[in-house]
Amino acid sequence: ALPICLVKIQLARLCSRLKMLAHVLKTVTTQSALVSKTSCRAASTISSVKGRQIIDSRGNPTVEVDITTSDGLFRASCPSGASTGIYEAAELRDGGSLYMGKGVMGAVNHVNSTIAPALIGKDPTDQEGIDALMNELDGSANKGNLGANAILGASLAVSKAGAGAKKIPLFMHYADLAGNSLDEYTLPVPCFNVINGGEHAGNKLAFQEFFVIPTGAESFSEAMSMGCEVFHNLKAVIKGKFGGDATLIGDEGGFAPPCDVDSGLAMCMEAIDRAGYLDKFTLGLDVASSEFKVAGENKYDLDFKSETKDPSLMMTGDELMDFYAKMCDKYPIVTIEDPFDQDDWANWSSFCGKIGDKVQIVGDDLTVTNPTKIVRAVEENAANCLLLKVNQIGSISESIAAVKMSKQNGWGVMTSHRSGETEDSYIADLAVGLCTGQIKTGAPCRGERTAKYNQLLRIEEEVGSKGVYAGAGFRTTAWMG
Ligand code: 2PG
Ligand code: MG
Repeated sequence: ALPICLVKIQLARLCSRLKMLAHVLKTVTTQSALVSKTSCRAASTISSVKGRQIIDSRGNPTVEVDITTSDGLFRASCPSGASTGIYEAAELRDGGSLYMGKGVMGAVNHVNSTIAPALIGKDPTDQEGIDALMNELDGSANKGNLGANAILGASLAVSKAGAGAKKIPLFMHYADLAGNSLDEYTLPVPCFNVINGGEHAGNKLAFQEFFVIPTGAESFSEAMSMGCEVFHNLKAVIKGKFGGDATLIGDEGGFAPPCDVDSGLAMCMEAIDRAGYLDKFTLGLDVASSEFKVAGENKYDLDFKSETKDPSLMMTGDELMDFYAKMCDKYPIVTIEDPFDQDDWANWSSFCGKIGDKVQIVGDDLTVTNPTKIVRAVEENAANCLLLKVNQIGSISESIAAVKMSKQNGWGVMTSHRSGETEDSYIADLAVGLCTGQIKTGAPCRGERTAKYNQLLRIEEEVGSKGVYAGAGFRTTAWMG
């Protein structure tokens, strides 16, 4: 008889051979799925749907949904905004005193008692059918009955189960759902939000986001390393000017110094210069101006976070437009989001007409990822880029429709996180699968932000020579639809 230790060694060897065999089999299956250009319908059905309440990056509850099929368990969770547009799909909150009224148990109950029984037995690759069914169950125009957070959580989990059924990565499933090529992929330009203001930070700065954008990088991974270096240099610049206290970070991982718009942009340039990348970076802004439009007047209050107002910071639409023009002359700004309020259509159109060729004008609160709003913005030439936020519309298939419509009208598309996020990284897959060419998901700092950037690094590795980095051409990536 063999001594027990030798038996153990033999068993361990056998186990490792079996594991290797399983790995080879898995690779072969995945590879054959990769070469198949058409959707390979696998016989897979949803056997369970379970919603629960979890906590987001700001300490507020959000919805998470688990879907089980014979391929395994697929989990997704919903993000949530702070500078939320008034026309977004309805996010259901419980009210009351628990979690400051922000609980989502009502939405979770809708997942478990209404959505779950309707989805069990369905094919998870039928994204459109399932999303339409959930809209039907809801029966309202803005998902206000079941809650956009209930529907989106389920829709996202279904998309992951769909990828699982096809045995392909999520980005490839999104590309397939959208009718995109499965042979070439565009890695998006990361718009790093390195200075936080507006509703995302406790400083006095009115503008919400300041992007440093490595448009001159050769690859996504190079863009990441350059972005991180600029981030660290910016910390040193801010510390030198205002001291260490000013390097505390805001909701999206960027610094929140006590600066104004002009000096914020100047510090970004100084950091880029110190990192040695002056010719490789451009800049961008998300003004999020709906947050400081004075109700009923043609005025914007750039001192909206102060109790004692500085009158020079109260601007008319025209004055704000002149200010943007001045900043664009002074700095290499390539993109401006929400320059005017969500209902200030006249100023949007006049601004886009004046500057839209040179600078991308991004609709966030204006367009809320909603085809009806996008049609109007196209007709009135109010913007030329869609900010893609899946929870503004509340399902994957409606998000894909919004992206297609935008691209068909020659717009750019920037995939976006929300300021309240989870560790879920599906927007990285969406950015690649839908070939949006641009993504903003905060600074390279805070786990819920780096989860997305890290997923893009993995995707870049996975697609290898089938991938190109969007670079300076981020506004006009490959055609879709
Ligand atoms: C925005 C977003 C994300 P929020 O305005 O674009 O950066 O912020 O999620 O708070 O709406
Ligand atoms: Mg915005």
